[in-house]
Amino acid sequence: MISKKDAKLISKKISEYDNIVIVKHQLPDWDAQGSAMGLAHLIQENWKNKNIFIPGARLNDDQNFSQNFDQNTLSKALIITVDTGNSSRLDFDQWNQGAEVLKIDHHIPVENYGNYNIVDVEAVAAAQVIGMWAIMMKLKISKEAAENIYTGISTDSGRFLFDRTSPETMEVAKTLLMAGADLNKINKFLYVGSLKQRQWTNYAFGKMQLTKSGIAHIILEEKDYKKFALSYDEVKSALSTMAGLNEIKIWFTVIEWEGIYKVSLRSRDYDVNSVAINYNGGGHKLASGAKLKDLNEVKKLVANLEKLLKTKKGIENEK
Ligand SMILES: [Mn+2]
Repeated sequence: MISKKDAKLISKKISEYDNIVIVKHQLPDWDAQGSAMGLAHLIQENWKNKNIFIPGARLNDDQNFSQNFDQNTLSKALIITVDTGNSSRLDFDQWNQGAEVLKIDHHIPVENYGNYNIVDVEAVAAAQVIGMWAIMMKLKISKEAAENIYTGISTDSGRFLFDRTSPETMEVAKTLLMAGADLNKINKFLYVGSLKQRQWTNYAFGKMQLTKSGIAHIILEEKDYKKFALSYDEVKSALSTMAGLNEIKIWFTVIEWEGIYKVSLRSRDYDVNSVAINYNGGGHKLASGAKLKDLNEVKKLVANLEKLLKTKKGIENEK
């Protein structure tokens, strides 16, 4: 949990500025967007006369909080980043041209790029940090704020299934439901998919390769997903087809996207982050990202993960 001191610092910084620019990561997921939108609604509802902006890509047609503002506005703004461990992933090039930067995150810290860096690596979602801050500071939580924050927690926790789902996760979720978040609506929106989506994951799962020791991966090149007409997030949903299987200890996808080979690594028990950091990546112990120069590196990555399986015990005993 963040400290009371950190919670107060967030509120203090917000109070000091009229202009607030909230920045999330590139190729946003629902934790990024839910955290950004949720935070923006909380600020709007609990402080008067704030100009709040959220630049960058959006996952849906939510038009709240303008993406556009001028240089003068920016230079006098507090920049709050959410769900982004390293500055190169920020979805706004001019993130360092505001007055101050406040980072709120839950990734293992690799770069303290903010003037203030508030990171809770125990939190299953950045949205949980935002929600906990609202509870600690006794903020009013509207239905809109609650639904955005809940969406981030539900997706990043794998519907309250992943490792770091904790009493605090449940406490925040409870508060959000009491604030009016419509669980049925959110669940239908997030988890009822299309036939095309299922056909894609079936196709992708058919490409899965598994080693004897339990390392699975799926390589997805542009030629694979082109005919399905999918977003990056939809392509990446192939990752979850390898989860929850006894025979698979560590799994990853390699996705060719705009000329970059993006890797997403997962495990129930092994610290995949320790391998990801050697491949231009990082994130969390059990869920990490990386980048490969080309597909020739896949073999080496698999070998490194084999070594992790052999030399490191599962982290479950550490708890
Ligand atoms: Mn996140």
